[in-house]
Amino acid sequence: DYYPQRKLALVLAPFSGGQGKSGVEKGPEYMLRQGLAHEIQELGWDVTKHEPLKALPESDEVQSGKVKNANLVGEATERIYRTNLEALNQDSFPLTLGGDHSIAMGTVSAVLGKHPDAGLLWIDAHADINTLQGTESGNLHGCPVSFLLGLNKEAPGKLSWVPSKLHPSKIVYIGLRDLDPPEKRIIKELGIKAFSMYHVDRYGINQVIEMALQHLGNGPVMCSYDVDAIDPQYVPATGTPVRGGLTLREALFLVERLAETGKLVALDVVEVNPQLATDDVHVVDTINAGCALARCALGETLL
Ligand code: NNH
Ligand code: MN
Ligand code: MN
Ligand code: MN
Repeated sequence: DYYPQRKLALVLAPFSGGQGKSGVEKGPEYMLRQGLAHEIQELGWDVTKHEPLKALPESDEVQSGKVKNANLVGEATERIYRTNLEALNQDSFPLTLGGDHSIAMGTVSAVLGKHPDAGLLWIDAHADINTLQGTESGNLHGCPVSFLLGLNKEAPGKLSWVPSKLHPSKIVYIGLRDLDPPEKRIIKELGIKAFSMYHVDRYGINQVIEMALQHLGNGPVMCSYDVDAIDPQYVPATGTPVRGGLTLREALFLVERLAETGKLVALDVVEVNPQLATDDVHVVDTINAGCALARCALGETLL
């Protein structure tokens, strides 16, 4: 058990600069309004709130190829890194609420700063491993893994802070179903362990998570959870929904199982965009799913 004192740092990351759709910065506020902090306290955690992105300056953007908002993403992710590393150093579990997935450059770097042997479970419909050269969209939320792995020779502007501390053998994907061609090539070349929805169908979610954990070995595990891994019928309010995803039970089972191992050291819940819903039920379903992921990862059980 990495957190015998049950201290939790609730890190709010209302950030949308890693992609083009506004509304994803409202994710944390909606999840808090749903009562998430209180729910976590009821699970026995001592919760402190952190807001590293308060008063983010207007940034002068460097234009480097196709990539958008490099300075803004650099500034935001470095702040998140510092906050999360400090939390980890004080024996607190960082739960980071996004915001778009670019913030994982900060959260994952913090975990690897504290626990160099940590494994990373990336649950997502997408691989987010595009390089500066390979990205089609120029959106940095599609690129964080390439930065963490050090696949970009020189990072533009304020993105240069990101350390490349992640080894390709220490990341496992679950839920993939929408990869760009260069991403498929990188995953093959680096031999990265990846369970797509094909593997979820073939083996079932229970075997998939066991194989993923076995691959990562015995050390601590961080989970970066993009809610678009879950099928849009359960989680419609997200920026890039892809049909054919995890059921809500499969999605929650993954984090229930992680909690049970006692090896989970940090969690991100990202890409909740309450503005991208055609009706209120969609918002409620999405926010409920996001909150449930956090609670299940923190020890909530059905019995
Ligand atoms: N691969 C695409 C890109 O690079 C989409 C990424 N969108 C995500 N990633 N939501 O999780 O822009
Ligand atoms: Mn209550
Ligand atoms: Mn993602
Ligand atoms: Mn995604």
